[in-house]
Amino acid sequence: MRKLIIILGDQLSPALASLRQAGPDDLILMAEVKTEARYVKHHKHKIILLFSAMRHFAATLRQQGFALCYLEYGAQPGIHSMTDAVAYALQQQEFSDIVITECGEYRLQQEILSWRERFNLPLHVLEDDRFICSTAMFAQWATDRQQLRMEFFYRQMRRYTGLLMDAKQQPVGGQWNYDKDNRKACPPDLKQVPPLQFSPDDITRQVMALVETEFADHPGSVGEFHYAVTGKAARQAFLHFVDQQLANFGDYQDAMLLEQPFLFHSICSMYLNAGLLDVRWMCQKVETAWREQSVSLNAAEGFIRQLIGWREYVRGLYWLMMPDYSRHNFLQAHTPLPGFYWHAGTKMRCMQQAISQTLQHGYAHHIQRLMVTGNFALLAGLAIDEVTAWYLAVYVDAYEWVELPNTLGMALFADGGILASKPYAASGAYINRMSNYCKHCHYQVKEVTGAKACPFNALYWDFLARNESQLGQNARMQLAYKNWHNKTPEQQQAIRAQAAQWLIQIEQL
Ligand code: FAD
Ligand code: DLZ
Ligand code: SF4
Repeated sequence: MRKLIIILGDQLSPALASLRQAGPDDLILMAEVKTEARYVKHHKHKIILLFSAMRHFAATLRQQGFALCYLEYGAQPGIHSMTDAVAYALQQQEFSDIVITECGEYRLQQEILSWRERFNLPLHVLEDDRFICSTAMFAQWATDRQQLRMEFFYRQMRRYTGLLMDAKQQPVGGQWNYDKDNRKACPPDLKQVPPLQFSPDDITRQVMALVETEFADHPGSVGEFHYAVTGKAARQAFLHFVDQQLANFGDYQDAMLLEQPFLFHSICSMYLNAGLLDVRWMCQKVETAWREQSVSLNAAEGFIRQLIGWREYVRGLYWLMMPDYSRHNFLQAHTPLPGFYWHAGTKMRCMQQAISQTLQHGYAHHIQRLMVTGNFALLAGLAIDEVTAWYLAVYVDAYEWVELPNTLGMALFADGGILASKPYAASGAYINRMSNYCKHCHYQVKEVTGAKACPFNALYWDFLARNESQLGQNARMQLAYKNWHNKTPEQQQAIRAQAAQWLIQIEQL
């Protein structure tokens, strides 16, 4: 009874369900393979982080006495996919069963499920209990609900985990949500402590050399890699955040500043999604910081909401809705993705900042993803599949279970309101309020028409006008439509002509 236990590149957790089943006779299989590394052009830092973290994780497992087969990238000819890797292991030895923990993407899940027939062995796909909410629990929550709003899911998760709850099972402070306190613009001179960065060790340097040669055509630059590649280092980075940055996270969660890619964000999604951090441990550290009065409730609640609210919610929604979810295009968006998404060559300062730091670090924070690059894509009607492929490629933390609902549902409203109650559409005024970008921009944020007008403005009104048959009845859009209808026909015509002009010359924006 020898089991073959497969551990994927984003399953690097010592307490992983499949690893808990590993006995002395079993073999653990890990493989760096082309199909996973190339199904989109992952940012170079993502591949470095995963391959290096996989190699470190494998080394630790070996030290702990596990039997392990680790296939390095390209080392075995003919092994291009996880299926090839499993076939290879089965050729070497006999096994009674194949064991794996649920994977994070529908694409790979289908491949894994095909093993049952292909290899004619019992296949055990274990629940990924690194997430607090199982897919079954989410489906149960969603049953008979007309709307699947995150806020109600979040309250259930607060009750379920007991996080930030008082003895009477009520939210501490008397409120569930301090979102309205999370929207301050950040003074440019506020002292910032940068996130921890790590020098590459020998293993990481070997992987960097591999990525340099094998993935030269992927976004990013190998030399600038500075992320953690072990659980220990990731925990150090997170504790540094709790100690130095969390106190300001609440107030400035939505703020943006020129040349400040990280602000007061944790930069932990890439570690958490790869399995290097544990969500329960993180939440406990944040709750303790609040109980010890090192941070305000608005900061602690704001952070915990992202983890047990948004993160668990989008994962539940993804598995509830796939595969149909990826095919939604409610607003019929088909404009090709402009080239500047890949090279940041644009005069729009907000887009230039968000995209250039994305290409440099494989990172942009939530409001940059949602209200800058996402908002532009929504207003300009960029093709859903091209936009979702871009987000999946350029971020170190990107996996489809989290990327797709955030992009297709939250940023592009392509699911017609399954995730969000209204589109996150905004003109330049929002970006101006939340950042100092507009002061340094070629365009004038207060202008709507003319060669120097901020493109977000005319595109915003045009978005409303263009999509009125789809959005005009939405209760939360009534004020926006009232403002649009208050404009004279001449004003409306001039704005729409300006928007049409921006779309014709989109590559030159
Ligand atoms: P913080 O601002 O420090 O937040 C703390 C943690 O909360 C994050 O690390 C993350 O784990 C979680 N979190 C916050 N918001 C969300 C959210 N909306 N959904 C899920 N988790 C959340 N997140 C990814 O992990 N992978 C993606 O591929 C991804 N793609 C996105 C695409 C778009 C268009 C948008 C709008 C958001 C996307 N997000 C994605 C969510 C969010 O932007 C990132 O999780 C966050 O910016 C990561 O940076 P951080 O670790 O510094 O987060
Ligand atoms: C993202 C990724 C990359 C780049 N490479 C590998 C790999 O070579 N081997 C592996 O096991 N996993 C890799 N991954 C992570 C998988 O793509 C991930 O497990 C699935 O997308 C499911 O989330
Ligand atoms: Fe962006 Fe418009 Fe502001 Fe320029 S003026 S930074 S394009 S919002």
